[in-house]
Amino acid sequence: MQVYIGLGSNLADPEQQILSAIEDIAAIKETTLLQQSSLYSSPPMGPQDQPDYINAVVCIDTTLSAHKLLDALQKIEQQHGRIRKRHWGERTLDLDILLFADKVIEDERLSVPHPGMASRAFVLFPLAEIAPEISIPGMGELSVLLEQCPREGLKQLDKQ
Ligand code: 5RU
Ligand code: CA
Ligand code: CA
Repeated sequence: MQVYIGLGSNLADPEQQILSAIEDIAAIKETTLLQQSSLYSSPPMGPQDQPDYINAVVCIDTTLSAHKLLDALQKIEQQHGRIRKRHWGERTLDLDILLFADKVIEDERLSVPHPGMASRAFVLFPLAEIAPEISIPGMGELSVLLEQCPREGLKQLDKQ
């Protein structure tokens, strides 16, 4: 299955957190890294009294189930020292399953497609870099979502 994962960090050297998390994702068993976006910086959405974020999106091919993949991603978040201080607060690493092939998943642990993604510039612009033609189940074409999404201070950083 092709799966898109959103990465975010705004603590403890965010650029390095994201770059090393991409390596960690590539190293998950039964998983191949297919594509990675540039890194992007943006002011925080939600609570604004926290540092700017670095975000990126990657595409993997995996034979893991969505829940086994979530387990692996949560383990990586823990290895990066993630501690929950407050809801939507600062974090060393946040890994979200954005899209899991064309599947819709709604249970206690997972909502896929990621419910917030349609209005988040820090997801849509990096996703468009690697999958400009994609459609999102229940949300429509990415190109249409992008037209409706202000960049809100999102900056593409130099490709590594
Ligand atoms: C409310 C609105 C809450 C949008 C959240 C990130 C949201 C963020 C991130 C940036 C959050 C969820 N802002 N705010 N990047 N995560 N720029 O990854 F996204 S908390
Ligand atoms: Ca997130
Ligand atoms: Ca998350």
